[in-house]
Amino acid sequence: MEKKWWHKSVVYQVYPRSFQDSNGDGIGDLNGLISRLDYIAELGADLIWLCPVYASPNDDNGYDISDYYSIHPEFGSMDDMDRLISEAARRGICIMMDIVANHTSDEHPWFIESRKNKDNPYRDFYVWKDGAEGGPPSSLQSIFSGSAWNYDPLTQQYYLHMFSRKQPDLNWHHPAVRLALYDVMRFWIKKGIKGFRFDVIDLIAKDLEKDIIANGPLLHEYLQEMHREVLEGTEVVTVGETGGADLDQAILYTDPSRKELDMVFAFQHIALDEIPGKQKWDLKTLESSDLKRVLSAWQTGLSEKGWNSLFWSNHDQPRIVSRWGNDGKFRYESATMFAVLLHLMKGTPYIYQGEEIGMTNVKFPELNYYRDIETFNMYKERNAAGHSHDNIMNSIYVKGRDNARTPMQWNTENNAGFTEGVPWIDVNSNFAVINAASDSESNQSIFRFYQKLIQLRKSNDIVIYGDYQLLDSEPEVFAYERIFKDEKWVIICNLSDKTVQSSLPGSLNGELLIHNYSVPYQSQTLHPYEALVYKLQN
Ligand code: TEU
Ligand code: CA
Repeated sequence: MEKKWWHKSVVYQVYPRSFQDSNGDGIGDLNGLISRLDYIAELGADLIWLCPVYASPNDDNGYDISDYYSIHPEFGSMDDMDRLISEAARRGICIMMDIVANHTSDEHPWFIESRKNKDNPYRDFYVWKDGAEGGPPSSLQSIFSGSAWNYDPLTQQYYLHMFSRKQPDLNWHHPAVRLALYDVMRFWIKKGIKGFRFDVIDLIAKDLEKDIIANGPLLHEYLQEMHREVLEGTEVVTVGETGGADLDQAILYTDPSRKELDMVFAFQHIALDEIPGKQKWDLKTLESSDLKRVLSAWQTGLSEKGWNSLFWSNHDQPRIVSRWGNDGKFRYESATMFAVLLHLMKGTPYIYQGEEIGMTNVKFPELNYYRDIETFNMYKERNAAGHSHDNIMNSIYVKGRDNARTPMQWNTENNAGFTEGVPWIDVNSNFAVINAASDSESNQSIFRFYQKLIQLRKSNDIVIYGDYQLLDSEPEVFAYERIFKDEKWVIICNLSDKTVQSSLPGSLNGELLIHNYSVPYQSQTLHPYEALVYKLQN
């Protein structure tokens, strides 16, 4: 396997709106982020995935871009952006930009032109269709609820929007669209960014005649074109969000010889608590055996060709300690156990802001405390379909995206040190207990544990390139080995809140590299969420 600089990287994802406000308007911004670069450097991350900071009407918090070439004033200026890039570089940190290429804002000049008339040169930048039988062209549903088609009276046609009405889908089959987006990428590469995260990249090559939305027939051709036109010969790392991708598709995207993307975010493992074929709001309990099966399949499947991205959370997902761990009594143990499980696997780990201090889901008392358009649309839809208020609120508590979007909890000061003004979304009321300052003073610091895991990765090639082997164990125990040259590491994690008598050896002859309990591991007993890593003597 050809070595790449990002094989060794650890990514820290920043949702800038909620990270650090610098001017008291309640909105996190670039200067705020710059003031926290030392914190990210101290953690040991060396790449920041920066969620969109471009000009945007904020219908979907920046995922509706109205100008790819400018910074939204609420985040700062292009000068601030340049300063972010250079200040990060000074600390050995690179910036990965989030490119939303499947759709723009309806306030993007391309769409403003496109909707004017059917002969406009920008008409084909988007997907326009006549209605059928007095209604939309098809029954296609938007991912944010309701029809994916919106009627525009001016030209009496419908345009496609897989997300909100203010996020019209671009038509990638139109060559000028692709060229325009390649220009955007070149502009940012020239500025010195070192990575791109591509939003819903699996949706770009739709074939509407055949009802294909994700993974359209021309998808890989377009990605190869993009690679040729923009990425070839650069050191820029790419990760595509491909929610529905299975392992075979992931290999197609990430096999280096195909020259498409470096990694993808696939959702198979984080969809394990959803009912297949239903919406994400329809819940089932996670079976640990499913988690072992899926993660192991990806570890093995991408071991020769391609590369894994490793993640539990992002700005769309609930917090991992609340979701599959324990956000009360065993918050430290479960946060660190999930960290061990992921960070010793093969691939590039992504840490979502706040995960490194064990931030939890939020439970606001009323709907009007929430901010996310997906949440509001779902509420309306389910309410109209007869679901009870309590039932819907419960789904929001468990799965709503705002769980990940409450402000970063820095300290015990006003608004957790996030802002001196009124935050755009309330701070989680548990900030007096859960915050970065208190965490670092605690003898059970989650941050320091992450730091140690990152150091282990940075100083041991076995973590980057070692082979992966799942070990036989009880269903609630996830244990695996990494093997590299004459070295072997064994990783043991108890996924449950129970003490487990395990069939794995109760004492291991080797060096204990990291452990989230202070009592020694013995007699095959695993405490709730216990996690440990041994380097075995061969
Ligand atoms: O998310 C794509 C996506 O599939 C999500 O809609 C996901 O299914 C959902 O959030 C789960 O609840 C990306 C971005 O990460 C997200 O923030 C954007 O809203 C979306 O694309 C549209 O750009
Ligand atoms: Ca601000």
